[in-house]
Amino acid sequence: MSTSREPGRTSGESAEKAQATRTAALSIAGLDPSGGAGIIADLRTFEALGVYGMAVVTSVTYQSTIGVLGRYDLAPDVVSSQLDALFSDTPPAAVKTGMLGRADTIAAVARALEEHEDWPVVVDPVMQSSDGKPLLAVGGLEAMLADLMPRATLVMPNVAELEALCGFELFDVSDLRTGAYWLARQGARGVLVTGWRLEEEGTDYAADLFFDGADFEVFKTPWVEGLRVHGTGCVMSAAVTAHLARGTDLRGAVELGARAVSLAIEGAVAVGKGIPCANPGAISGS
Ligand code: PXL
Repeated sequence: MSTSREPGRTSGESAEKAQATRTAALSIAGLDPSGGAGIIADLRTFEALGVYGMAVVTSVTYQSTIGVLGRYDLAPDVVSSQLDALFSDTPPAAVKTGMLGRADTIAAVARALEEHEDWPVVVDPVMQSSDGKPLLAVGGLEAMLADLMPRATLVMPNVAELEALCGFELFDVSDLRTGAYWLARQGARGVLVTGWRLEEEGTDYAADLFFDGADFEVFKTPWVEGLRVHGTGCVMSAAVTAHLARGTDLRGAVELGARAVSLAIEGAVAVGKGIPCANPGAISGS
């Protein structure tokens, strides 16, 4: 006689649960085996925000919390094959791109997304690791601008990435606005310049500048001196993606994403001998 606890069988209630569909989000990014950044951090962030996570890997990095030792970028057709298989079966409600590694991979990803115009796409234009190692090959910048920007619902560079994309130096908030405006002109619907230091009436803030194509808005949290946390860009862009997948509008998703990354930084974990990692576990339920 079988019981509902037998392996492979479920009670009526859990059978129903097993069949419930869940909103899914997809990360197209690199593997950081330490889990602090890349697809592992993205999947943990999706899960913390109640979204089913899927991942297509673009590059395998060799790294610990101490630093990046190297990387092996997958061939673009390996990336395309993963996307084709997934898109034929399990369409995501939102997509993020992280480390793409190569110009031809960027082109392949843009091509695959072209057929799905209605999916929100968040682009984290990853170029370097936290310890300054290159994560994007020569030609990658140009491919990001030409191929990916026209498909981006939101692109979220930090200041160094924005400078690299624009090709000019940015010294103050007015420059950041000019840079964000320039990037939107390349086709991105929204731009979020992340994590710059803003001084206002004697207080320092970590600020994010949001441009929705018409208006600018600044989100701020207190600046913590000397704070270095691995994976913040990944967790923030994954949190924005999860909120878009759940149906939040772009501005709302950006605001919630900024809040989520603050929680992940506050709850950062020292898992190794190097810098602490942002902790998506600290976001749960936010
Ligand atoms: O934080 C940028 C980043 C993104 N993606 C992967 C990484 C890193 C930094 O090391 O390894 C896979």
